[in-house]
Amino acid sequence: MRPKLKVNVTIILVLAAVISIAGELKSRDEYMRSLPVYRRYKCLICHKSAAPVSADLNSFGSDFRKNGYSWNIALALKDSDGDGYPNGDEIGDGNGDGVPDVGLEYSNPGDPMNVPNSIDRGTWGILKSLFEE
Ligand SMILES: [Ca+2]
Ligand SMILES: [Ca+2]
Repeated sequence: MRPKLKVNVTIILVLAAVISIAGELKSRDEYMRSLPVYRRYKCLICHKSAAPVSADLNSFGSDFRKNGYSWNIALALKDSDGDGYPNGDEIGDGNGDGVPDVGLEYSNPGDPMNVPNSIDRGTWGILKSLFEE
């Protein structure tokens, strides 16, 4: 291979790698935005690490991928991490319509050691009403 051609091939390969990485990062951001809420756990909703690589999906991340990276009632009703709480109850969108109950996740649907607060919503509503008058 002639030196000038070799340099051009190297430049093209580097550009292709940069474009590929940029596309991957953009995709991850789009995937996250298709969840009703992701403010508390961010990348850790789907990944085992806060600085994720594509291969480190947790159980919820794997189910989210299998579900075509879309949030719906089927994914909301599933208990991906096997902690006894459906994904929708952990994320805070039990009916899977994409509208969260509050602006933060109750717990992480991909971490079996992380579960919603033990006070149920009915009890919390009663407690809250006692202090609102
Ligand atoms: Ca769960
Ligand atoms: Ca959990």
